[in-house]
Amino acid sequence: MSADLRIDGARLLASLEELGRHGALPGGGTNRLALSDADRAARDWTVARMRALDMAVEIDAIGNVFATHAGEEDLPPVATGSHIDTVRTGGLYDGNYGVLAGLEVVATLRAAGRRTRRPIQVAFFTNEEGARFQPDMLGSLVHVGGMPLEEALAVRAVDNGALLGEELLRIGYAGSAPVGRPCVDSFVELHIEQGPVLDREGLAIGVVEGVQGICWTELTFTGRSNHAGTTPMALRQDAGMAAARVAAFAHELSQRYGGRQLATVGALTLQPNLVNVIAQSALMTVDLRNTDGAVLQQAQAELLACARRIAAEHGVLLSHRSLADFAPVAFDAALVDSVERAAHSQGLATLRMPSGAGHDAQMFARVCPTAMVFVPSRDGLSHNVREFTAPEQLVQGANVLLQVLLERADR
Ligand code: HGY
Ligand code: MN
Ligand code: MN
Ligand code: MN
Repeated sequence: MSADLRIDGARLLASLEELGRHGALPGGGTNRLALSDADRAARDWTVARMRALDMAVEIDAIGNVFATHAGEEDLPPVATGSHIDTVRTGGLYDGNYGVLAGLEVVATLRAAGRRTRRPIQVAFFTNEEGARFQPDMLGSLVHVGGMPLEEALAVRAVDNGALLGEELLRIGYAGSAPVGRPCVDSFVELHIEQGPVLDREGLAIGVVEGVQGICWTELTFTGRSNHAGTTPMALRQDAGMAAARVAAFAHELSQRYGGRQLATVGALTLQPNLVNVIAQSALMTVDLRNTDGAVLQQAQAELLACARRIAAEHGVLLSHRSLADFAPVAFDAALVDSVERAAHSQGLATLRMPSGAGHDAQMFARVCPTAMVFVPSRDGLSHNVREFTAPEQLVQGANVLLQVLLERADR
């Protein structure tokens, strides 16, 4: 019975479109920053869907939402889910797909009158993107005990300086369920790849073996604004030039380390940001990632040493802070095997691969057997309003998730 149970594809696809209305950008895409009004509306819509499936809904103290489809026995649940917050230029699928596919699995079980031995839980986590509050995966990190709740509630939003804890209260998601003591059998996250590999290879399913390490650093250079035309180069304290040289170094670092060393300068703000004024200050972020944790830490150390050297050369002050520092994680081999087996049993071609993007699953890998399932992203695009995955690929991924969850929840 389980092996040939399949989700209702049309219902899943319709739910993605419906959720996408919350924070919809004119012309397509989604802007649903964590704990924004659009996030509240999307949360309310998703919780209503959970309740319509007679799921018991709990909200924890960092705003994570857990909905449980009861099992025959009151055992730790087999969990799935992802996030519904997006970056400012998001698409329909990053995060949302994993949450709604989880709800579609429950809807399918209910329609089939199917109850598994273990409960099945579908969750969405606060501030996975890290676009508005840092670090990313903050909600799942707190939930598994990786960050003290008080520290997380005191994080300020990069857009308006609001405290995370106050934003949770403002949108009505400051829950009472405890954090730091996860009670879960296993966690399986379905997600779009957000990269070019599956699409380029023409493969349906990514069997994700782990997540690469992530280091986010914010660097602030403080110099002295002055006239661009009258100030000799030797007398400048040019924060903008210092930041630009560090950005160039980050690029050179990725080339020199080769392989899987990635470097991104995503934010770079100069003040007063005028064509003929030597910058008084520069604030920049550097996102370094690598599947090799030791190499990543080495690259991070080189970046900071370079920033200090360049700040001294330009006579500017440097302050820096870590916004995220997550070592690579490996998923549970047996659960990874079950993803591959389920895909093959459904005639789907697979590829074993690491995840380039961070995911809530990497936090659950700290506390329980965890795995991920990827579906292709057209042209590898994500964090881009043109993010797209073909409907049949979305349905294929959800059917693999269904089979993996059933196998795990019935064992
Ligand atoms: O940055 C990431 O990889 C994740 O999408 N937050
Ligand atoms: Mn995501
Ligand atoms: Mn994302
Ligand atoms: Mn992510």
